[in-house]
Order: sequence, then structure tokens, then C-alpha cells
Amino acid sequence: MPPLRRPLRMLAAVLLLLCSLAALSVSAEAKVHHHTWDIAYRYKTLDCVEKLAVTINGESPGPTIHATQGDTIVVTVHNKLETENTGIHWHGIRQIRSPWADGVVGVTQCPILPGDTFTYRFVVDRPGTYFYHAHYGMQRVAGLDGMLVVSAPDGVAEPFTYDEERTVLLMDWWHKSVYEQAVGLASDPLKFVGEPQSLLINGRGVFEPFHCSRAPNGSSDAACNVPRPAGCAPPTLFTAVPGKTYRLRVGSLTSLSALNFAIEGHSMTVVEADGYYVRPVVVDSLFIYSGESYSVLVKADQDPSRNYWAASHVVARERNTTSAMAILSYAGNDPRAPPPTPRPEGPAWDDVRPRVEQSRSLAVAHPDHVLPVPPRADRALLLLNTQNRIGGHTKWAINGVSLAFPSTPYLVSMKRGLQGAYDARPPPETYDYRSYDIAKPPPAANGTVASAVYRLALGSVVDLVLQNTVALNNRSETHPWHLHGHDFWVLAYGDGKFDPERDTARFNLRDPVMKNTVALHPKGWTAVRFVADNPGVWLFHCHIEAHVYMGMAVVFEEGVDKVGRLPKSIMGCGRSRTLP
Ligand SMILES: *[C@@H]1O[C@H](CO)[C@@H](O)[C@H](O)[C@H]1NC(C)=O
Ligand SMILES: *[C@@H]1O[C@H](CO)[C@@H](O)[C@H](O)[C@H]1NC(C)=O
Ligand SMILES: *[C@@H]1O[C@H](CO)[C@@H](O)[C@H](O)[C@H]1NC(C)=O
Ligand SMILES: *[C@@H]1O[C@H](CO)[C@@H](O)[C@H](O)[C@H]1NC(C)=O
Ligand SMILES: [Cu+2]
Repeated sequence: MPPLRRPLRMLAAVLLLLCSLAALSVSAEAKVHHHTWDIAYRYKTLDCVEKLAVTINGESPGPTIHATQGDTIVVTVHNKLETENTGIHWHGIRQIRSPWADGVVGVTQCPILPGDTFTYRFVVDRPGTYFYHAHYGMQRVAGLDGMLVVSAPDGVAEPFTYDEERTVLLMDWWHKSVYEQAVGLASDPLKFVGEPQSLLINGRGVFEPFHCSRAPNGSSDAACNVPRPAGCAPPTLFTAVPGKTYRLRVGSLTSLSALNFAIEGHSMTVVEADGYYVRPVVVDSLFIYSGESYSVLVKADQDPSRNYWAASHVVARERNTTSAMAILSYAGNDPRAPPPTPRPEGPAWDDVRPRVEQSRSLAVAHPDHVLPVPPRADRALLLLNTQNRIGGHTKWAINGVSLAFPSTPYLVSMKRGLQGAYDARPPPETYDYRSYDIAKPPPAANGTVASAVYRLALGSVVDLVLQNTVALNNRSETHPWHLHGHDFWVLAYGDGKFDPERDTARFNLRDPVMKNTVALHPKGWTAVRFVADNPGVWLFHCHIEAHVYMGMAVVFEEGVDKVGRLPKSIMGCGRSRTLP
């Protein structure tokens, strides 16, 4: 009917105009947040013991960055460490169209040299609870980290309500320097970093030798009767007004420890994981692994005449660190008054079952926020997590390959076609899952160190199945794996050995939640799926600092030819020194 065509076309044009006006008004509201950071060592007493920390404008942890979805964040970093490089990663931000701002030294940029200035500029495209932290060597251990909170725009409803929100950053803390730790790991025989001296809640803790925390009053042990510096006491988590509901944005940036977080007498409703809304789950305590974030709702509905303990306990490794305590105070009480009850003990460190069960219960998307998962993968990688002895060193390896960062960042060498800047031979897609015994320590002297890369077809759907084993010490640890540049659907947590013919059928393709960090439990497997639709080069790694330092990582490249012009500021090292 030709007469109708013109009015239809006009209507379409008007609609298009309205839409672009709406888009304009949104982008007009989008803010640019400028931050200027001096990165420097300072003496800090985070756990009542004075020790050097890498600080941001004198603080460790650094300030929480607040923004709204769609905003741009610009951080100008001055490296004032004198003798140490740096680089800062924005954990959970996908860096769409800005892959050079991911902050991973050796992957997306050269290190920021002492005395130099580097500017990170990126858009925060999704609301959620995120982080930033150092991504150079093991520098995160020294305290260079903080939280990044992206709010939903005004008028966009979230699937839950609350009165106020607070951030809770969990860390572990050593009195040994980052150098002592790194050199120990690279030594033969290996000197492990050991258990942390203390755990921190919002950057504060109380160092107390583990045996003292259990000793009776008036113990004769001199180490346990040392007077504490003035002001050394559990910090106040926050002051609650009776009847109000609080959204706690809880994140873990531990270097080693898996944690259990709980507030005495208060249950928590988990509503967000790594920036995605989950089907709400009520828990008494939250297991949280390094690199993960959760929002939990806590209602101030207990006896308001007293205070309550908030506690962070080590799990998954023998508990040789005193649990961290903070005080949830009710309005009207002395916010520093210790609760009248004994400090909570926390769950048994070696009970794996409740941890796996909680991981499974939190892997389901909120029913109104299910993001459809592609029904099948174009490619599946089965990644065996083992330790190997390689060249006289103990290393972590994935399918026998332990990752070593090249001196030229991958993003530069791959985009600019520099031959020989990394190992061109692709790493193995799988391991011999039929005959490999995951319950036995891996065969010694079996593996290589390489800078090899998995090259993914742009837009392809990729499955990653992480397979745990026992390490050289005949123990199987928990590894939190974090993917840069993407979020993935969490398809399944399995026990024992993954069998592709049998276990693919167990994937949740109906309503899996998306995340950027996922736990691999002892002697089990974890399956995730993602779409390789973000041109760049991206790290996928265990978030334990000691493990990634020992090679527990792989690298993905997709569509690097589609990446825009690389900023000169990410170059200057390795073979990128001489680039025009
Ligand atoms: C230790 O001392 C504290 C405070 O002085 C007291 O509340 C607690 O009951 C004592 N514990 C033991 C085991 O005696
Ligand atoms: C914990 O401490 C005990 C006693 O000092 C020690 O035997 C054990 O090896 C320690 N465990 C870890 C994981 O460091
Ligand atoms: C380890 O060694 C065994 C036997 O020597 C070999 O079959 C296997 O492929 C090796 N595995 C890796 C990951 O290199
Ligand atoms: C490893 O530990 C298991 C129990 O978890 C034990 O049965 C086995 O004998 C140990 N193997 C070695 C080589 O120590
Ligand atoms: Cu690990």
C-alpha cells in the first residue's frame, strides 16, 4: 500500500530523532570523574604494627571511587615509589573500546616507571560493586587497592530496596615485604609466603599471634602479654539505626586467604554478585574468595541496647591467622564498646561441603534479570590446574604451561605484529583427562614456562572448564579465577574429574548468573561460558597473588586488529621502545 509508506517513514524518522535526543540527554548527564593519585610507600599501622604500605595519597586501602553507570573515570597516577614500577587494574570493568586501560603490566601496558605519570580513562558501563588494585608483580600484597562502586542511574529500579549502603573491603596482611615474598617464591627450594599475620576489615585489624587468640587470660606466654599501642582495638564497621535495612557491598581483595564473613545475630540476604543480580539467598555467613564482590542486605532488627561482632575468618587453608573482628554498633551505644559475647569462632576451615553448596546456591540469576546464555559453545578449553617443578623452580601450570609475562605487552606486540615478542605456539586446549589421576601429586619435571596465547575468534562462544587436582604437596587448594575484559555465565560446580561426554549435560543453561571471578574448589571442577566479543588481549588467572606470580594464568586474544589506535603511553618497554 504505497500511500502509507511516506507517513510510516516520517514516523520512523521522528522516532529515530526522539531516540537520539533521549540518548543525547543520557550522555549529557554522564559525568566525568577526575582523580589524581600519588602512589608512594608510607609507614602505616593497619593492624597495630607499623609497616610499609603502598599508599594512594597517603592511604591504604585507597579511597572508594563512586560513579553512576555510563560515567567516565579518569585517574592520573603519579608513580612516587622511587624504586618500583606500578600499574593499576580496574577489576570488573570490561574496558570496552579501551583495552589499553586494563592496567595489567605485560599484557595491556608497559610498567609505569618511578617518576612517571600515566592516565587511565574508561567508561563504567554497568552498575555494581568493583575494585581497583595493583597488577604489577605481587605489588597488591603491599596494600595498593580499593573499591569502585557504580550506582544504577536515578529512576532505574534494582530488584531490592534498602535504606543506606556501606562498603566492606576484606584483606589479608603480612609483615614481610612484597620483595621477601616474591623472592621466596622464586627460590629453590621455594620459601612460601606463609599465612598472613592478620586479616583486615576496611583496612583495619589487630595483630595477635594465632595461639594467643586462643590462650586463656593471663597466659604466661610473653608474646601474648605485650601491651597494645593506644587506639589499637577492633574498628567500628558502622552504626546501625534500628529498623533500617543496609546494603553492604562486601568485597575480598585478599592475597591468599579464602574467607568467611558474618555478623553476629544478623542474617544476610545476598542480592548481587560481581555486578549481577542474583536470586536472593539468605545466609548466616558468606564465603568469599579473592576478587569476588557481593551485596548483602542486613536488617538492623536485633536488641539495639548492645553491639555485635562482625568477623572475617580464614577458610580453605589451615587457620593460623587470628580472625578479624569489627563492631556493628547500634545508634545510641558507644560505637567502640566490645560486644558482651565471646568472639565468634567461624566455621571449620577444612569443611569443603558448605562452601561448594553456597557457591552453587549463589550461581542463579535473579528471575527478572536472567541474561540468556548462548545454547552452545564454539570452542571448549579444559584447563588442568597443576603444580610442576620446572627448571629447578616450583610453578603453577595450566595444561602443563606456566605463564611468564613477556617484556613487551601482548596488546602492543599483537596489534603491531611484532614477531618473536611472545611464544607463537598455542598452548594445549585440553589435558589427558581419561588417564590423569587428579588425586595424585603431578608427575615431577613435567611442564614448560611460556608466554603462549589462546587466540579466540571474535564473537565466538567459549567454554572454560577449570579442573582442580592435588598439588606437589598432595593437597588440593581453592583457586578463585578472574577473567579480564568479560563477564561469564557460571554453568556448574562439579566434584571430582570433569568428563566432557557426561558432565556438559549438567550445565545450567536456564538461569545462570554472570560473574567475573569464580571459585575452583578442592578436587572439583568449575565450568563457565563467555562471548569473546571485546577486541583486545585479556588475562584469565588465579587471584591468589602467590599463584599468579608462579604462573597460574592464561592469556586470550580476540579481534586485536579491531582495536583502535594504541596510546603511546602504554609503550616504551621491551620491543615497543623503538616503535614509531
Ligand atoms: C578473659 O577476660 C575477659 C575480660 O577481662 C572476660 O570477659 C573473659 O570472660 C575472660 N575469659 C576467660 C576464659 O577467663
Ligand atoms: C599452622 O601452624 C602450625 C603450628 O605452628 C604448623 O604446624 C602448621 O604447618 C601451620 N599451617 C600452615 C598452613 O601454615
Ligand atoms: C606429563 O608427563 C607424562 C608422562 O611423561 C605425559 O604423558 C604428559 O603428557 C605430561 N603432561 C604434561 C601436562 O606435560
Ligand atoms: C595423598 O593424600 C591421600 C589422602 O588425602 C593419601 O591417601 C595418599 O597416600 C597421599 N599420597 C601421597 C603420595 O602422600
Ligand atoms: Cu590459585
